[in-house]
Amino acid sequence: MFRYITAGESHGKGLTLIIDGLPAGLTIDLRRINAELARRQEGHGRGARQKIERDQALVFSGLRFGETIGAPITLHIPNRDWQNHRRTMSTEPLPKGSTVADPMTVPRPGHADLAGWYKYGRRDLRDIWEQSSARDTAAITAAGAIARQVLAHFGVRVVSHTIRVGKAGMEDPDAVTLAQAEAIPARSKLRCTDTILEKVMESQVDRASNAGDTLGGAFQVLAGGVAPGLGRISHTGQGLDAKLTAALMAIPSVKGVEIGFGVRGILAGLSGRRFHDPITRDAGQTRFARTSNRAGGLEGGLTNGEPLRLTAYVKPISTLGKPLDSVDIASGRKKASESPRSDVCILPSAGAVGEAVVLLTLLETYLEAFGGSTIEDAVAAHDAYLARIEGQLPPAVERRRPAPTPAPSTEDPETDELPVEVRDAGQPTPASPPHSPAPEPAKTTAEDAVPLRRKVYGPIIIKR
Ligand code: EPS
Repeated sequence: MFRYITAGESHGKGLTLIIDGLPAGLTIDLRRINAELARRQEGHGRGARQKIERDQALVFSGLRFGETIGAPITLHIPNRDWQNHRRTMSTEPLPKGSTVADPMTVPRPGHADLAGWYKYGRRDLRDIWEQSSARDTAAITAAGAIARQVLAHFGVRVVSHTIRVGKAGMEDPDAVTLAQAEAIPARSKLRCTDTILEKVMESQVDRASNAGDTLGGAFQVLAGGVAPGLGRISHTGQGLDAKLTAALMAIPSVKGVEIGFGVRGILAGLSGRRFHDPITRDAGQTRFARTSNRAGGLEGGLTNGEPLRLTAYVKPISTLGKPLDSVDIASGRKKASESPRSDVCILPSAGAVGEAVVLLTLLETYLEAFGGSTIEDAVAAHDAYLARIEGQLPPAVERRRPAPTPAPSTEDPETDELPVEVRDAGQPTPASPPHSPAPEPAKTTAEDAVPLRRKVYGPIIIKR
């Protein structure tokens, strides 16, 4: 069974990750894990802590000569800032008669401080803060970097891009393709494909910072090369849609997750005929395809062969330079909440963590579907599965010129109100008139499509 656990307080000695259930024979490149850790630390709006930390993973178990052996992998990421918190974060008992110096007693609205005080009854709110901190996402990112290296054997690619910071949002984020998101340069400050909009986002962050305030936003995670039919039918509660949204919701600050165009489609009042994606054959006649991807690659809890598109909405950070009103839990008196140093905006770091949790959820799904104690066994099972799907496709029919789209019927109650059009990915987005309906997502492009019968370890023989 694939599983992982992370541990470590924000200003403690460091973070620990244990990841179990990986097949043997995988080469794990530590440099690639460290590169992803570095990327998670970057972004316009990160706080002073990131100037202290230089996240690097140390391997304590599970690899021999850089390869998995089937045993759990343990990674440790030291916290450099622990040196500045040796006394406040000591794991040793306090000397007899002494008490905690400078306890935190004023909860921050929006943080876990007050709710955690109810739960654990700790007098020093630092006990809550230290464990509810987003510092833990460094360990998650390391786990995701391992998952990425495993999923590469199955041809899966996962990438994120920022679509909103504060009031600066992309008009048609679903038109951004996997390849465009992958092409975002490493030096990008907010990981937005629209560089002009990114400048506006940056200035919004600066303005919030100067005002002692914080900003939220949204990012998308895209996954390409995902095999069709993976996951579980969703009524078991184990559907891949439920697992992916839960994984993204577990990232600190994420307040909502949307699959494909699901939420925006409903808010735009799309009827079933416009909401769902017609099925067709792809140009190569080797698989079925869709003329649009509003479902975001998931139907009924299963992957449908189209790229996954998930949008996560991130709240503004709850630690404010100019804090909100609160009440001191020690005295009961009204007091401004604690205001330690913090970040102003965590996009695009949140996107890097979003990639990690999507990778981990997909890896769990792949290992459940294809199992295998060795990576070769898992890849062979995967390729046999794709071959079976290809074999069950009905014979190719003579391709006909597609019939012209019928003119909207005057009996269709929606057409007058909702003149939405489907555009090709990469086609420039026309400026919307004020109060225009939300644009629809772009069609799947060939570069995002899943190649069936991709062979990683040479040909396989299928017995029929
Ligand atoms: C965090 C507060 C800040 C962030 C931290 C999460 O840390 P500090 O209080 O030490 O300034 O920088 O995130 C990280 C340390 C990290 O590596 O992402 C919080 O309160 O959640």
